[in-house]
Amino acid sequence: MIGLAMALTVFHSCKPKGVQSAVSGDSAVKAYVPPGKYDEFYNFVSGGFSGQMSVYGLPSGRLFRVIPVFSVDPEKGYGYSEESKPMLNTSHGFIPWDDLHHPALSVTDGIHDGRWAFGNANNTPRIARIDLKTFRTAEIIEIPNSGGNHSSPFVTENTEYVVAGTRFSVPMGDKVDVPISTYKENFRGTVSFISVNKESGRLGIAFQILLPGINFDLARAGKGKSHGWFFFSCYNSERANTLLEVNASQKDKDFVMAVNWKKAEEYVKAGKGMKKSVKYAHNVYNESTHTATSTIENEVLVLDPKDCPDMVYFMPCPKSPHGCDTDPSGEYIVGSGKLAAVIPVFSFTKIQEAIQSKNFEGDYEGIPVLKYDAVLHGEVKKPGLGPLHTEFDANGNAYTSFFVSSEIVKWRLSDLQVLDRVPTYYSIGHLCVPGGPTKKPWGKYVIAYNKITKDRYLPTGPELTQSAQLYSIDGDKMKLLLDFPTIGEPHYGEAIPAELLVKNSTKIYKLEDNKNPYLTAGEKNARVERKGNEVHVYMTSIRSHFNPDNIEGIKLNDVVYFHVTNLEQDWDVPHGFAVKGANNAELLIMPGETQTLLWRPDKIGVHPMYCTDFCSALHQEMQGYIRVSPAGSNIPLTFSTGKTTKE
Ligand code: RUQ
Ligand code: CUA
Repeated sequence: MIGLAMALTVFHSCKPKGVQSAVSGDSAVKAYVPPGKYDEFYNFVSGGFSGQMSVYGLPSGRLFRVIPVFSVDPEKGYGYSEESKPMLNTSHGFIPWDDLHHPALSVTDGIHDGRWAFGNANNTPRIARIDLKTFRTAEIIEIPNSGGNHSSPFVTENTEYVVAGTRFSVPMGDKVDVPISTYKENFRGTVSFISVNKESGRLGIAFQILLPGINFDLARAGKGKSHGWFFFSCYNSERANTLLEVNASQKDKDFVMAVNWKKAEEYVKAGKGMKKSVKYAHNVYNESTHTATSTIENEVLVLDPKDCPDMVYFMPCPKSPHGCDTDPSGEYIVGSGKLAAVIPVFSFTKIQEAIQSKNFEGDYEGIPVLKYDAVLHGEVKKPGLGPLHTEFDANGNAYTSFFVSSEIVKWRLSDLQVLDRVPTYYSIGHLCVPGGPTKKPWGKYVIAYNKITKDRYLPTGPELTQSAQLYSIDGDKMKLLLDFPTIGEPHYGEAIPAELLVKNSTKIYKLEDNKNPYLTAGEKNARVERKGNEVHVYMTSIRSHFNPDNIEGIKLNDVVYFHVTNLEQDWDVPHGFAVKGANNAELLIMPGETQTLLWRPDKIGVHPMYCTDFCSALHQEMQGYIRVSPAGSNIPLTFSTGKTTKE
């Protein structure tokens, strides 16, 4: 039981001293962005169990947008419109929610290129690609042979791959209905390399690597000199299947796994991969049809390290490693054992030497284990309690978050000396230095993404707001500048200079490029068509009316599709659309876009519909009526706009 007692004590986080301490001196000025002025950075922050990603400005902490990714969003009609529903399709069918932990921004030559953000779904393993021109989810791919997709998504130096490691090992293949107690013999883990098309960004699972049944926690790509390698933290090398808080904390050391993915590519080329039959959904949003399609794929290529020597190595890492971060040069790999008293820093050069000279302490399930001392650059001594994650600045410094002691600790990579520490309020998880995971950190700030905010804000019932904190790292000492509440759990975030995105931001969808099959090209084409009990309303919206806005001849048991085309060609003029009693969300239609709302009228009568987004001085006038008659009625189908009422 010692293990349990220890685990429990360690995981109780501490409230830092001086919780009430306010920002000092000129700090407020540093976070102040005057009205009408733009922020310097965008901060893309995952929403954890909200399944979404939100976008804040830095240094102000102002919230700009919540990007729906894995969860439906009635505000935007995401997952409710017919066009967007396929985005949330999976091999289990439509899933309205997931748990998004880590955003990752695309890079070219290891530097932010401002093209895409990626996010992971933990629960039903998926990776999403978000287009940074539109701030919309463009693609979602499901990952087979995986459970808990936590170690994900992380990108290689030129976004060749976005990589995902399974958190849960699971039985796979033909033998999946097995007793859980046969974990050691039947459960296996995988890591997946998902290729990203250079031009379109289109995703495809290039290959998976089959691994022993351990848990993969986090990962980072090598870069610079370690480009071509990938590093994953692993826990539960005990391979326990119950009460992991005790049973997966037995061993003194777990592993960081090093994967030579260039080597893996050679094995794929040489035909060493096995095709495994699986089932996974691949969903793509088409920008010209404004419609998502979902395809079920049936095969994945799997490499087994047994057949592929020199591809995978393990390095011992103290006590349940969590974060696994590579520094801007690619030389250092920082493991953070959440139960460890030191931070081990591995050296890529030494890893290569140890591999060359076969300096192994043995093997784990057939995979060579390198000697700890042989690959270690050194340990940061007495850094704090419960190290989780590390980010870097451009000056050779590292910033590590400490969950238990609630602080950020700055230390130097070269000599591993601790330079500074600041409390967070409190129980920080991830942290972010703008560009911190890239070859070119932009620096300036570190943001703490915290788990607890007691004492920081006005109470809001049993659950308090989630929150992040901004610190300046310009000087020798880190300085608290700002607290800012967040949407969902601010699990992790990446920040990118605003100028990299602003110039490419989409303003409208061009009507002439609209290839939606239900487009209504101009008001003169507005119409209503019946096909059996299906009614298709080809509707337009423009300030400040719908065409048609009076419809009669709809009957009970009809299935009505409102295909609404927003004819506006001006920036920031969406129109909304909602019908009384629809078991659905609104549509929010961008300029030049067509979106479809499905309505099954369930009551006889006249049903109001209206525009939900305040679009002009006469927005409140943007409304209409739909008459629903009994199933057998012979009221003809008619529609109009601007026909005056009978006196
Ligand atoms: S993990 S709090 Cu889900 Cu990113 Cu470390
Ligand atoms: Cu259109 Cu309000």
